[in-house]
Amino acid sequence: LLENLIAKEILPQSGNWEGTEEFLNRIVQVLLKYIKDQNDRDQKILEFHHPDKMQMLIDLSIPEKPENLLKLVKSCEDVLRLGVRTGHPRFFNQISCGLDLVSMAGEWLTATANTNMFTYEIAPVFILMEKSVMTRMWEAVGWDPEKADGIFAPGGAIANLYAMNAARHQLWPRSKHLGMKDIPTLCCFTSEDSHYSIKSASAVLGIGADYCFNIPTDKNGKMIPEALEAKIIECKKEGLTPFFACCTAGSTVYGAFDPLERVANICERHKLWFHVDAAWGGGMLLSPEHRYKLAGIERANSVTWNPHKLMGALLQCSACLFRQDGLLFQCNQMSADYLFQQDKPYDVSFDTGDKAIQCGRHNDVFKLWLMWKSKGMEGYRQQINKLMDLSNYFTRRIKETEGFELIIENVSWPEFLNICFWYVPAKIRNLEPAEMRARLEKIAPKIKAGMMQRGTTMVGYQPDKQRPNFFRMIISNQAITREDLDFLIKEIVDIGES
Ligand code: ABU
Repeated sequence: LLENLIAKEILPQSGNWEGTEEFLNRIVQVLLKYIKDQNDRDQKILEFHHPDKMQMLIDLSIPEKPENLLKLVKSCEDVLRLGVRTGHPRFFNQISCGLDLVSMAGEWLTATANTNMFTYEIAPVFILMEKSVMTRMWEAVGWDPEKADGIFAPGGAIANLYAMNAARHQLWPRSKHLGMKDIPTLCCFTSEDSHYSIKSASAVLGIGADYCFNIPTDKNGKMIPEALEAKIIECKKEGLTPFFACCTAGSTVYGAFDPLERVANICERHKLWFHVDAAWGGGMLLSPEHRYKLAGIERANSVTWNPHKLMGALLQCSACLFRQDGLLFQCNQMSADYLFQQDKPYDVSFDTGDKAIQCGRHNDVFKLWLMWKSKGMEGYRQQINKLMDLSNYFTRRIKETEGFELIIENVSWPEFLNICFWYVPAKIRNLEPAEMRARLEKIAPKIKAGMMQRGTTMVGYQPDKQRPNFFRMIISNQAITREDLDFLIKEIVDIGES
């Protein structure tokens, strides 16, 4: 049937329900097969091809004439076959891993409802849902939900931008209308191990990337509060106006938590906006056993928290939360009267669009709401505690397996779900330090390339300012078992020694 049909011969342009159902059922079959295969450990994570070969394996051109529906189904199969199965239990490459099927069902519904989040008028249930979900998040942070505010943003980098923009607005509301004219030279602070998006926000807002100062971290990757305060004082002496400091709760590479209480004290003393980038670590607030790592977060003016990371919501799902209600509206409101008419037949304060810097806004809340309902608070507590147990297990295995070396090693480690390590193949174990360093630089990329060729597993690597390339293991997929972690260790040894 599908071979003889094109898109305009099914709904919505034709009343052909039989053809419509057949097409959608075939697509669902393709997706179900993908989900089944992805959870089969005997199936590969990827079929790696270089870009020139990949171009030849799939027809990516846009045709002059419509293609039939069967061809479209086949294209869907090809796209999934040639992609990377990021939900595979042995994909450890990114902070956002796994495929929660309830969240995915939520995304399917979201796509079907296909509405925009700018007004209550066209998204009444989803707008109320955002408030209900954010209430849980505000409570988890430790704020009064009656006074807090927030917005779902397209990713953590934009959430951080929202926070810095609001901070500047609070200090210098004239900047909204006049730009940076007549404003003192502002500056902000973040740790050297924080996410690059803080610097990027400083650049985008016209403050300047060079006026976002990197504060040194200790050997565990945590910001040194004394260094922050010294830099603030130095900046003031130089005539700059410090206005914003960012702490990271769960740094991207090491998973470190900055000392929030101590930085909050400094921000209070110097009247700085205190932002916590908990994009990665925010989910830890849902575990009473591990929440203490974010003690002091309730003193923040703003918090970035990405449920698409630790909580496992489908991409993208990222929130910027504010302790003080009203500021987002003041800061971003443009009062477009084709959308945000004030004489609508309902309470227009529910139109969230004028709080946002974007106009069209994707519905990111439904998949989170549905998933959170499917687990409850208790389910998340168990999920996060289980991941932390696995992180402890993996760290122990790394310590006891010959050839592996942890990057950060102390008694309270692992603090989180990032485990950074080297694998040192037997043949280079006795080299002089300089020679060893040069050789180590090439080991992680070589092993990673071997994994991708085999298609068996994936884990990220990077150097830092003092160390040659090392692996960054991330344990965030709820499908991971101890056997998967043992498999990764075995695979690294096998490829590293070959
Ligand atoms: N903030 C995006 C982090 C991406 C990753 O390291 O997985």
